[in-house]
Amino acid sequence: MTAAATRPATTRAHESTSQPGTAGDAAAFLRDFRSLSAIGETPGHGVDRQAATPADAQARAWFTSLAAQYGFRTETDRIGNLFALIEWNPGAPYVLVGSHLDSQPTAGKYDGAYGVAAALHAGRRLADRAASQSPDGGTPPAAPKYNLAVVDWFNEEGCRFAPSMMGSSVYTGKLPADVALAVTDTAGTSVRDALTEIGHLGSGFGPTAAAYAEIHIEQGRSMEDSGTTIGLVHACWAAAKYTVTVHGEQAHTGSTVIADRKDALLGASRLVVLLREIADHFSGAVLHTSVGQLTVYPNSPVVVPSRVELVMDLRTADEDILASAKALLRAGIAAIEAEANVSIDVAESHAWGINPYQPAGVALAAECAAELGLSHRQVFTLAGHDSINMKDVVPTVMLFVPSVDGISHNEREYTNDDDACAGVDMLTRVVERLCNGDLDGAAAPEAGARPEGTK
Ligand code: HGY
Ligand code: MN
Ligand code: MN
Repeated sequence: MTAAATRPATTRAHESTSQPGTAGDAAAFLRDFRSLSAIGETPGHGVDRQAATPADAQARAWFTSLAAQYGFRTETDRIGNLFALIEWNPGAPYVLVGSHLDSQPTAGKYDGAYGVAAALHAGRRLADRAASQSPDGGTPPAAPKYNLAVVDWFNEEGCRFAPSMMGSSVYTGKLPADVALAVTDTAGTSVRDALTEIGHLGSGFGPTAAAYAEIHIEQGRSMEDSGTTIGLVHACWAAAKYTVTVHGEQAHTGSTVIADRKDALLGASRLVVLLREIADHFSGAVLHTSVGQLTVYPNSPVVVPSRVELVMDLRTADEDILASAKALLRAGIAAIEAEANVSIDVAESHAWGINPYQPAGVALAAECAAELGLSHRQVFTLAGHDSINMKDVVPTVMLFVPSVDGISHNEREYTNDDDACAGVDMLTRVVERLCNGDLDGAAAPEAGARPEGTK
């Protein structure tokens, strides 16, 4: 297990700001996180809070109520991003800090939710400190340069509505709001209708960001294996996601001669195997590939399927490997079309590159971890996060805490309480420095720049 922060029981909230939170702060965080984890809880003690479902609405109500309790006002933008704001400096932009409350089906409790709960608590601590330094409980004598907004990004997971990271993609201008609002789930319900139904379709563009911070579980093993409490994310792996349709022809499973069949499910099955073979082609686990979703038509017991839709996902930290994998995929698809007597349409649905986070943000986070006495090291993120969008528009710090056994997108996902609380201390300090403008002018990573440790 990893080292936990030493937590003195008597630190006052407004004392030296590089101190860890008090025992009371940690207990309050764990209490609130447990109440969040009960929302949409599954029989296997995970959660199911897919975007804009009643369980997501309940989690959003939890957010709004806690934010009000902690002195923040809330607002929702045109794509359902939910912000809790505190304004110390009227008219100044905001440091945004948050993650996402939506989940995969039968998911773990920590993915996204940990980061939102941690952000609310970091915000509460900073608001308390500011109030305790203010004679009238209002603006502190030396107000932070920037205001603070805790954010629950809408639909990070992308499981009900594709693509993932939808809320932050709209916020950062990478995806037009109208396109996102028109996306439908498998039942034909649009994002617009689903958000309206739960009462969370807002308006406007949300607060203007000066900087962004996010904390998340690692969803891998590297930190646990190295005994590290805080991961400083310096770059992301590339991801390439494709929606694929395999076209065959509907037929009787009993009576149709094998040679006459155009079995779409046979073609789809070969594609699933091809993806794995492509990953295995490269030694050293440098490429991750998967098919995560299959939709079979008409999906009836005595019918050879006419059509299968599936979603493919390729990830790597090496552009050359990605290019080779794409070439192998193209050749493999052509072979499957011939062998399985089907035709296959492939469309890239979502992708991001191997991009660095601002090195100045990584350095700032390393200083904060050192001040707090927390072990830390630079790590990649293999998963997507809203910070991948935010880092392209404002200076961004992305932090990880360890995931036990690296388990994620699984009800058994777990981070121990000491690590979770150390992460809140760390996030609080980072956000405090961002609010003071300590990352002002940090250069956005150059498009196509190769982060350290990648090719
Ligand atoms: O990694 C993903 O694709 C998801 O957005 N977290
Ligand atoms: Mn997540
Ligand atoms: Mn996830």
